Amino acid sequence: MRIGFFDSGIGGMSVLHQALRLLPNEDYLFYADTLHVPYGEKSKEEVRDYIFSAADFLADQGIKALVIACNTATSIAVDDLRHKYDFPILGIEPAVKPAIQSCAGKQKKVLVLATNLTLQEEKFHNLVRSLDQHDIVDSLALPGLVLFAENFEFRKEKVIPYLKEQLASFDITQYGTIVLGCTHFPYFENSIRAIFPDNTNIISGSMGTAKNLKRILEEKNLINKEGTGDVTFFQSGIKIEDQETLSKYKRLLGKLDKVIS
Ligand code: DGN
Repeated sequence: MRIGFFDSGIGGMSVLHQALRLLPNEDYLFYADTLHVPYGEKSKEEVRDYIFSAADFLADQGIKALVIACNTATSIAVDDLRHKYDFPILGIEPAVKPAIQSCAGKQKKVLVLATNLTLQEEKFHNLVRSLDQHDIVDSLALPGLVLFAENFEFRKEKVIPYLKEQLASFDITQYGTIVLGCTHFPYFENSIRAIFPDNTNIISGSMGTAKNLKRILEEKNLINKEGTGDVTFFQSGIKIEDQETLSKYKRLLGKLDKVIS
């Protein structure tokens, strides 16, 4: 059986990319809810409905695990999804804990970049509050990056001015670690890197989620050794057959090695 990946759009491919590195002999379904992206600016109730219909769709295809490759969807629905389905469900959360640890004793702060919805959610506040030294954590929503990604616009000359504008009121030299708390953001790692001082760390939770997926599949004896890393792509419940769209998705997934560290 295959592994389902879900995101509001193409961001989840940054997590799928890490899973393909760790689990190349699995086959995957990737569901981008492109009809409803962006989630980050919508109401929680509306987004919840979208997430459940996507999960129902993937469950109907027959999957052995589901990865919610979206921080926003994880914060809103992962606990409820786990009650509904009997296959393992993994989510992704902003990697705040390792970020704080990496700044410890260095007089540096952490900046979490995510969607508005993720930053407003109780789950995020609880996570931050549960950690020692959480007073060094700042956050900023960058909804424009989601729109850039959905338009396959990754050029630095477009992205950097947007980032500079959003960060205009921040003293960027005070941050030791930047947390990419939205799965659309790793595509822009190079642009983000270009703005912050050279020694700033940039981290995301995508490798952590891929490692958890591998561990859970091993524990449950669900590892496949005969898969080929094949990915079937869906947009809001419809299999992508259009060759142009399909090759855009595949090209982006293939290019991620150069963009994501
Ligand atoms: N990729 C998503 C996340 O990780 O939060 C959400 C993007 C969006 O829909 N705004």
